[in-house]
Amino acid sequence: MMTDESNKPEGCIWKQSFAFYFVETNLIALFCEHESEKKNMSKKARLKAELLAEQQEKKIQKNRLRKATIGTIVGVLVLSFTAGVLAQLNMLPSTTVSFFSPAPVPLPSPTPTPPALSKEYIYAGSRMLAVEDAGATQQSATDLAIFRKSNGQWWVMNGVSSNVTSATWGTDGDKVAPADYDGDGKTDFCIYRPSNQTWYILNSSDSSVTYVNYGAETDLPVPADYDGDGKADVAVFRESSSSTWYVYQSSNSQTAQYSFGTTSDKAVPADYDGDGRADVAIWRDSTATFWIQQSTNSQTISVAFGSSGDVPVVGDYDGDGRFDVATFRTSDTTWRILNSSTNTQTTTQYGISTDQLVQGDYDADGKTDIAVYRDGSAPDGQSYWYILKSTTNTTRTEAFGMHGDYPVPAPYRR
Ligand SMILES: [Ca+2]
Ligand SMILES: [Ca+2]
Ligand SMILES: [Ca+2]
Ligand SMILES: [Ca+2]
Repeated sequence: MMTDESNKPEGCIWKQSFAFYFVETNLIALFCEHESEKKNMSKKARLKAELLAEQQEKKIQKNRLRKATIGTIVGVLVLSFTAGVLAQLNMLPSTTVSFFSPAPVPLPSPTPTPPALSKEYIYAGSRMLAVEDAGATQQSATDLAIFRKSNGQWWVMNGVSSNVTSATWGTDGDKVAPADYDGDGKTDFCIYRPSNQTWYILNSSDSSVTYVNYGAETDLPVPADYDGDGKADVAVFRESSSSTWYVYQSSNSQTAQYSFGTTSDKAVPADYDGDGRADVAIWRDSTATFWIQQSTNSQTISVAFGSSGDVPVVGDYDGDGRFDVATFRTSDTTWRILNSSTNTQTTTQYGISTDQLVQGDYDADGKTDIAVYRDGSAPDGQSYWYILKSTTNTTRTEAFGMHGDYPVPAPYRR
């Protein structure tokens, strides 16, 4: 008998080739191949081997696809779960921004007339060099505005045009903290949610939302531009026997900390020294004194003014770029203002004892106007604004807001 070995052709070299195919744990195939048989090997056999390899490649691809699909499903489930948890925790405020619908807030009456823009013509001899529009650089007007906590709606009546817009931002339990955080000159809707110590800022420049986790549950939000970069800084006032201010500076994302004030002091931050930076300041009722830490030189000054029981109503009433200390006395409904430009006192009787005090520059002449908000009677009474315009010394009256609304005047410029 001839063996296979003896039967091999002359000069033929036996060579065994082993091909192993694995699919993770499974050995799929093993075959040997004889060189001499290559010629004889039918096309059919080669095709079979190629087919086997092709099938294997398909199995590998299928396996990869299966893994990728499982990964995607898991990812989607994780995201869905996270969003669900956040929704359950009520951590996301409504981001719906809507425009004026006349139903909830009555139309203004009377309609105020926008102020005319004044122009200045600049000549060199007989040649006109430029026309400067005083309105272009005019102080932006304070707008009338209310926050309706029952549904988280903000209503804004443009200070000079009577145009009304609204936005839904926040909910009951939130503390309102409007300020110009993105530095575009327009006040941004913002709420501070004590339950999760988060600030929700709706940036006016691009309608994007900024979330800032900053503060403690009982802190009072005191946003202002403390570092003078043109953007309001997220900041809180933590009242205690040694009260502390925490300012999250927009210029460098660092916290500036000030120990200033004590229990029962009222925070009244504003730019009193006129350097463009808000100064840490308080009104101490027990001694009827304003305490101000001036940002220009970090010196603390005190100004004894008014009487115990007065309500601080600081503003730049004389329009010199520096805030003036001022108080409202409930007993005689008198506004007392210490004008920073002359260091003299102005006294004006305006409003009634139950009014809320909403001073602001409504007529956009750079001077704060004395103004009061008179809450409507329950359950759905109409509220009124009374504004003593510094330009004409006359009262502008607006029916705007309902009982229970919270006045939040500021230059929203909507
Ligand atoms: Ca803004
Ligand atoms: Ca700032
Ligand atoms: Ca200052
Ligand atoms: Ca002033």
